[in-house]
Amino acid sequence: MNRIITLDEFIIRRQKDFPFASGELTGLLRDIGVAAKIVNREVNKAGLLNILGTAEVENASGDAVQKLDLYANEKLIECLKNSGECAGVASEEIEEIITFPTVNDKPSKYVVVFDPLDGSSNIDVNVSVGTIFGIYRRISDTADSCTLADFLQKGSQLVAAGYVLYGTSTLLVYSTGRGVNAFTLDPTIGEFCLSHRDIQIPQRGNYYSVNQGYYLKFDVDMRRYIDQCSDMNLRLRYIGSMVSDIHRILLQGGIFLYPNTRKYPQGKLRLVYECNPLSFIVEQAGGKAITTQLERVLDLEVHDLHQRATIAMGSPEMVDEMKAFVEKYSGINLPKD
Ligand code: AHM
Repeated sequence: MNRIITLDEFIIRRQKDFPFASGELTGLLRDIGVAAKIVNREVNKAGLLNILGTAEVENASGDAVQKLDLYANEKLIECLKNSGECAGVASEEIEEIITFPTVNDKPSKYVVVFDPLDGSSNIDVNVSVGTIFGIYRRISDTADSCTLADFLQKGSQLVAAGYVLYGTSTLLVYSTGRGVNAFTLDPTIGEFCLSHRDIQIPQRGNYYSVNQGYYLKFDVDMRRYIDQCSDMNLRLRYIGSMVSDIHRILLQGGIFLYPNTRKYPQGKLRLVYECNPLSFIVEQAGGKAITTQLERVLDLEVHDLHQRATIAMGSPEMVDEMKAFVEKYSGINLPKD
């Protein structure tokens, strides 16, 4: 039998590979692991606790907020605040950043961004949802409180990112920029155990993932590309939880698309909380992530915490083909004469 490697053990082992690492990032990742277990516990017994359904508030993006979103949001904030390793957080559920006081007068180098429960329309119907997170090193002086600028860094500045998928089993997937590893929660011992080592996304796959219900709301080049996916007999899979759709593609290959629509001219998904952390993971696994206007997602300027972006991410050959297709049919990047 292979020896079990727990998330904590793995994180500590990795820290030893960096001779000057101070242990803060290690601590932060462990705290996120603890928060994930707490959220997982509630997600699993949600129907028993009468906390399903919509709370009477709207989030910063104007969507109705599910009660479980609020719970997950609170738990993540609580765990990170008490850890002493985090200078502040930005959450998809909150308008402004939250700055934390120092713990034991020890300044923290990192800030964390997260979407506490992504795919909220799936909560009430027992379909997989997820938590997405990203960690940035502060650019502000660590002697003072963190500032908005710390959170508005490009995705390419992420120090670490990951997600937790509350699905048939609960998985935590993360990267610190040296590959992607996944840990499955063993509920009998309450530990995340290494289950997928050094994930490599397939060069191409059989799946495309897009809300085909919006087909007529997409630009013509995107409609044509989707027609081509269908012509090539690719299988359409769309869960409506980005974490779940991306997780399938990470393991089995394919392409995930959320283009601009008439309702969301900039795209629907949030750059800071969803697109950047998941693009970081996909790139670390050998995949690609671009907007449907063909810019690399991780290079996008971030002006606003709740900024939206379009996205096409997944297997590298498929993203390249989509790019070539759009260039050909839309005229983007063609020589100007
Ligand atoms: P949420 O933050 O309200 O959960 O919305 C994000 C979700 C993504 O997980 C998913 O990919 C997308 O919204 C689904 O949107 P749509 O229902 O428009 O296809």
